[in-house]
Amino acid sequence: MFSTEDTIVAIATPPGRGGIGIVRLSGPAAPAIAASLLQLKTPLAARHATFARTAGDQVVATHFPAPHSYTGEDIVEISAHGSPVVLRQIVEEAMQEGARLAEPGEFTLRAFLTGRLDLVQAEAVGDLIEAVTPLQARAAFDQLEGTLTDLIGAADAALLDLIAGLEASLDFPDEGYHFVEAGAAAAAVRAVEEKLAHLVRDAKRGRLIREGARIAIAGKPNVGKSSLFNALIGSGRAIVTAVPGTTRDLVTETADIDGLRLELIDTAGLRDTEDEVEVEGVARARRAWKAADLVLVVLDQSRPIDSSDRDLLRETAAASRLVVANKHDLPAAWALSDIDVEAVSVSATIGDGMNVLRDRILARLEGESGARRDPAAVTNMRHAALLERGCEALRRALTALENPAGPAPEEFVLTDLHDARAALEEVTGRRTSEDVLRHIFSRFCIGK
Ligand SMILES: Nc1nc2c(ncn2[C@@H]2O[C@H](COP(=O)(O)OP(=O)(O)OP(=O)(O)O)[C@@H](O)[C@H]2O)c(=O)[nH]1
Ligand SMILES: [Mg+2]
Repeated sequence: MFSTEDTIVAIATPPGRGGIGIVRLSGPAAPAIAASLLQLKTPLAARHATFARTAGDQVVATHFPAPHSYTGEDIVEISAHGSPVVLRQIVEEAMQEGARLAEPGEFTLRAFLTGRLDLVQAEAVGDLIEAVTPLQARAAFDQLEGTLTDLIGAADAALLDLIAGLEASLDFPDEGYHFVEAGAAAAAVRAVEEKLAHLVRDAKRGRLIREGARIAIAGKPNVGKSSLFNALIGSGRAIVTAVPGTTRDLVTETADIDGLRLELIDTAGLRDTEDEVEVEGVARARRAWKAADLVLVVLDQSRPIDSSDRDLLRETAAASRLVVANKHDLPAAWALSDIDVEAVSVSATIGDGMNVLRDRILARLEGESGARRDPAAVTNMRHAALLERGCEALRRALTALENPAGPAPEEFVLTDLHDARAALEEVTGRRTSEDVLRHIFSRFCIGK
């Protein structure tokens, strides 16, 4: 998988039928293989769409010569009619001519190996393809464009400068900190640490953008959980009836609120019951709340709060939760001020208060950092963990530099600075292991 000497082939368009399907060849033999299976008399002109025939179809072929192609290698793309049979045939013929079937993500891996993309950008390609909301796509696109790469590059350059100064100072052992004064070095380290720490903090919001959030709906029977669920997803997915105990299993659906991808989970109403099915439903409900990023605790505002509502409020007190007082369209039996928790009044059936609820949900998920239109620079947990490791190394360097009894010798500080740089280089992939690469690219689809 890590060799770039052979030529790989795969169908680049999604499985199934379509107007057009594309087979992609990449590697040194791509032009020759294409010429032979397209029975061309003259070689394909660079970046020109050429009409041609394969054994089974009329196609258009385009040659993107190395190094100005997606992979950095010679690429030939063959657009055929989008029939799985025809496309498979082209792939098989290419294999008979010496191409090898590409592994998942292998085209993008090659782009990384040839230096066309760094690892952050290669991962962004995968995220862009997987994106289901515009905000996810924006965040991935920014990373593909190199916003995070540039931030890390700037931090790395600052560290490298400092390292050069400290290493030069080592040649003047008597004086110590000859080329960089310890205070100035500490200031430089602190500046980089603050930038990286900001990225790490922002990564929580980034994870939300990339992975979405899980929201479970909790409450006793008949308070309108399923009605609220349907209102949030905008469809009649969950069954709603006047009979308490309607929902007995988890019902899951995704919704997109302002670009954030939410997985909503409707649950069985909480009550003591002999019914075996309902007992299991309630157990599942509890597990769903525990695993959720946010729990919507639904109360019926048209009926007095009873002991089971209070039990539920107690039970969910430790969770990240938002209390929703439903059935606001009916005469209220209690006021929000009667309960001492943050709550929103809504009517799931009429739609009253739903916009306020959506805003509160977003605010709770994003914390106070707000600015939800602004995609986070770091959305990937691998990156966040490495940046955190970099920060820790820099904080060790700071401690050494600001030692009250005088700065520690340069060697100590240098070790920490080198550790910090190593973490940054793992983010961009300048330093990485085959295992990590294998793991990252195995998530990709074939043909990308
Ligand atoms: N007036 C009014 N009725 C509502 C509202 N929301 C739900 N209802 C009614 O309340 C009843 C129960 O609604 P569901 O959404 O099934 O309640 P649930 O909490 O999912 O109930 P279980 O699945 O049995 O736990 C139905 O008759 C709904 O029409 C609301 O905002 N206003
Ligand atoms: Mg229900």
